[in-house]
Amino acid sequence: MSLTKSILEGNRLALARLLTQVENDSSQGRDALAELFPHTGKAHLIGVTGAPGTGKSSLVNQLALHYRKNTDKKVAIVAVDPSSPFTGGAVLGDRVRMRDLSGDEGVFIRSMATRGSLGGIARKTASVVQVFDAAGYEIIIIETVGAGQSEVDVARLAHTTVVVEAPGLGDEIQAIKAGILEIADVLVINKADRPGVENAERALRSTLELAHPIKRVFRHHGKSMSIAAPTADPNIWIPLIVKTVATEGKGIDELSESIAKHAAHLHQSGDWTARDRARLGSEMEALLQEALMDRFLDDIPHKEYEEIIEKVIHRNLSPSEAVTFLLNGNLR
Ligand SMILES: Nc1nc2c(ncn2[C@@H]2O[C@H](COP(=O)(O)OP(=O)(O)O)[C@@H](O)[C@H]2O)c(=O)[nH]1
Ligand SMILES: [Mg+2]
Repeated sequence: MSLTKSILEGNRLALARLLTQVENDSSQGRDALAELFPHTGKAHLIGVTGAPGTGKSSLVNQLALHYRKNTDKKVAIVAVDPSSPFTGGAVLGDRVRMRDLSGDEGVFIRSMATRGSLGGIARKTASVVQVFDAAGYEIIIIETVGAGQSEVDVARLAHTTVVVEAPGLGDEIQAIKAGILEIADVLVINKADRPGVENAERALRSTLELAHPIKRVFRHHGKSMSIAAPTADPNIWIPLIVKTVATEGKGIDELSESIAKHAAHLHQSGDWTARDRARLGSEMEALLQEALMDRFLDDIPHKEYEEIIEKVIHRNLSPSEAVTFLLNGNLR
């Protein structure tokens, strides 16, 4: 039986094999992915991002358990966090938490190798997600560590982006700096058992209100008054804030409800389709760029290419002149 057929029939071994091929970007992997692609587009992709140690993996565990208990959907977990404790079904140092998941045939956990370029990792993650989608995993949770570009890439990949914060450490300030709030659909304040939750929540709320003013402030007889904005646009999603204690499973129901509300909003507003378009469009574009570059480098003698780079380094050509020259053979 073909690899893709086995995967569509739910064979886990075949699935694991293809995931490896896709990660290695083998031609077999690419062919299988093309065959599977028509079967994708059914999954809800949930990105979970945030600083290391905020409790992302613990939350992802709890969410997966929640979905398995309350729905008949299969759940895939893709961990792009290099420090992630997921190692093929077991959690290092804290195996108890995972015990419920590891024996479950409806759960598949995959840790991505995080060597290579960010773009490469993002593309491989997108492919791995497509394999899971085709294999009938209707919930796909992608965990990435919030460090620079990677969480933005997750947001682009996911339908719903969950940003995880924890009290203390001045995390809320860091998040604002990193612009991480801009990509959040749901904001989780995890470790709500720790001191400083109220402060973290207050800081997040005021930042959110700056970004999404729900109230209008005006001056009346010298006094500052505020009224609710008369026309709250139902097409605008205001990120929900949820407090959780992942280690105790607290707040997980609320978190899954918030995620479900966001999915409903995406469907109602038409953003689900818009996000799909944007995601697949940029995936295609990235592949096209790469293919064009490969084709170009195949066509031009390596020595000539190096000579042009040397000219740029010696300030005899500007980078943009070099490109014109490479494409046209002259400077026009
Ligand atoms: N007190 C407390 N500790 C937590 C909570 N959630 C996670 N932790 C602990 O925080 C540490 C980091 O958790 P982990 O899930 O690996 O975080 P990640 O790096 O964001 O994936 C672990 O020791 C967890 O047991 C929580 O809600 N409260
Ligand atoms: Mg982790």
